[in-house]
Amino acid sequence: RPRVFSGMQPTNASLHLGNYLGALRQWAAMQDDHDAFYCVVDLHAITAGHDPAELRERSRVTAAQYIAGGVDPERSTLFVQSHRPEHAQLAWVLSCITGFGEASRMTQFKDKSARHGADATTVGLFTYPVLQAADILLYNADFVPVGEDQRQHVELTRDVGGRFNSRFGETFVLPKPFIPEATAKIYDLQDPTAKMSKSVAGAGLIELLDDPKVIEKRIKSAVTDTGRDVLADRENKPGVTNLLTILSALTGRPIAQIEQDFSGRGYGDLKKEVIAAVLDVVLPFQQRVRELLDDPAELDALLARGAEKAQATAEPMLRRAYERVGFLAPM
Ligand code: AQP
Repeated sequence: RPRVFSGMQPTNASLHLGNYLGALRQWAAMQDDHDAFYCVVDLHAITAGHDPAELRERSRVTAAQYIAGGVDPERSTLFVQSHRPEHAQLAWVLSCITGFGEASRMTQFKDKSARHGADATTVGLFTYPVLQAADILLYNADFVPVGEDQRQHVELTRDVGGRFNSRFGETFVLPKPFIPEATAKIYDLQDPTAKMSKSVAGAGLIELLDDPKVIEKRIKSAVTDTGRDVLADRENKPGVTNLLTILSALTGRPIAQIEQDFSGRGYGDLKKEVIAAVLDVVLPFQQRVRELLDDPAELDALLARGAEKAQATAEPMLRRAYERVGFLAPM
């Protein structure tokens, strides 16, 4: 069976609708016919400042959201990145075959470092994509289900993995990004030309664990466009197009069909349907997360079992990579 690997950072307590439609939902769908590894990437979550107690809690909540979103810890390998030391160990080796210029071209780094300013930008934020390459290569993943914003990082993973293979001998499978077009990028409800993002808090963000009343209010006050017709037009009607994308993704109705259903009706009606569709997902999701968090010891035990399963792949892979590089094997 082809293998998939993906992860999300526990930087916020809640995942948002973009994380769900762009990634999590896909993860759940893929676990039936793939050998799936899904990881809470906490090492990635300390690159821009964090609170230790909050991080611990958010890692649990993130794992609970994976499960509530449909990841089955029996069928998939669900684990926390810092529970496996091989990720950081391989990342060092890969950072030694990644060009400084190559890493400098990553647009996520350019955007985030511009936001933080030079003094608050860490070396960890810069080498973040190299750690991500290690995450993926360590499991010999064939596919990486992510949103469009991660395409460049997966390309870098292929480049670095390919370089390792040609320099030291065939070791890693080169992964392909798996990015379903329809939900590749969900936009901010207040600024529908910008991606919905955890690090841009505000009324344009739909957090899955937020109070349903807040979610309703945010959708109601989503920026729409001039005109009155419910039609998808990314260029001229980005707000309406984003709502149509969300509604279509959640209901499985093609956009053209929704446009037809809304002919002669206005944006208010569209928002009502979007609210209903989002709450249909969010309410049972929140209920499941609450249940899982009620028993943190059970959740931790489940993550420990996941880390053990991950070890069976990660440990021999790292050993092989170390041998190929020329490190003297320990006695
Ligand atoms: N708006 C989005 N539309 C579709 N997919 C999205 N993803 C994120 N935003 C959207 C996908 O969700 C996963 C989250 O990975 P991450 O935790 O590493 O976070 P990220 O890529 O940095 O994006 P976030 O969650 O919005 O955080 P910030 O604010 O840091 O950018 C990935 O698969 C991503 O593609």
